[in-house]
Amino acid sequence: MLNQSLALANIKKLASKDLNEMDLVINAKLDEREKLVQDITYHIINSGGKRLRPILSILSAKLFGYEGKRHINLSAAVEFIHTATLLHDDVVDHSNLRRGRPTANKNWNNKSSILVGDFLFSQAFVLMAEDGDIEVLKILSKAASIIAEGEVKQLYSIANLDLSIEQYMSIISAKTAELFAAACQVGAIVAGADESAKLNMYNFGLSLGKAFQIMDDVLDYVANDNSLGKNIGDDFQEAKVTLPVIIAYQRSDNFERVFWNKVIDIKLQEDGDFMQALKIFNKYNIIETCADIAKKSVDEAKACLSMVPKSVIRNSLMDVLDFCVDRKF
Ligand code: GRG
Repeated sequence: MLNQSLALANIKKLASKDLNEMDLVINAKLDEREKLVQDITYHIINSGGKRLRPILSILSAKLFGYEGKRHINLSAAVEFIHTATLLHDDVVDHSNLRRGRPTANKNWNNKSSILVGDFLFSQAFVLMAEDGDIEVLKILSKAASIIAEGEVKQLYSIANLDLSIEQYMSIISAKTAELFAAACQVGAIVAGADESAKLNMYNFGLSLGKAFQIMDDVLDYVANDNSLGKNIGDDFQEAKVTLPVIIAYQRSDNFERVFWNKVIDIKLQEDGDFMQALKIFNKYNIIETCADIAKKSVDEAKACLSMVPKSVIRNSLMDVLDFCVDRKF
């Protein structure tokens, strides 16, 4: 955990000045707003989020030698979109703990979370409009639409034990990886990178985002509650079929499949069922298999980075990749 925090702190070093400026932009957008908007936004935005997506925008801009300021406001837009999705997601998932604190829906209520999420989402568009680049607007608005559609896809695959790995990858690509991809691409755009470099950064972010979400889904089963800042076992309780369950179900014998049908399909969960799921994971090396799949995405992301000239910033992006798969929070 300490090593992980150090790794993140190291990554943040190169971006820290810009991240501070981004925070000023975020705070300025909250000045003189409704008290509830401020309370909920400060509650979530100052609660120790990793800031991975704005870091990616900032580093991607620097990777191509950008020395201007546009990436500051645009990374704030990216973080606003991310924060809006978190507020909405916690309502959809009935979550009550995020970043080690009660979620906004728990502290206030669902309606307030949704509406403040809408406010933050719209502030992202204000920032993009102020920036005035239609290419950036296209990419981030497309990302927002893909994220929302990914969530809808996920909603309709809940409790579907026959979900394939390909279908799962398409869901996580939409709901999570797309914003990582857009964040990277936006950095390359403001820096004036050429078309192939912009696409390469998009692909880098997409692969990174997939690896990130796979590990997120793994951590939901095996993390240490205190370091994750969320409740472990939420996905199991919600009967959300993620990669560990998909592979475990595929490998299970008939007897074990009866168990999965009971806890996921019928959603009849009793004391000890979560432990039973972990036992089955253990028997079939599920966590290792998921980590291997994440590693494939990491390798794809590394291949994208290898097309960019060596630099301190490129090394730092490599570190982001390693952090995303090794992380405990
Ligand atoms: C408002 C565009 C819009 C859509 C709403 C509910 C919803 C539709 C989307 C949810 C998407 C979502 C939250 C996907 C999960 C991504 C994920 C694992 C987020 C956690 O990211 P971290 O760990 O968070 O980077 P921190 O706390 O570090 O910022």
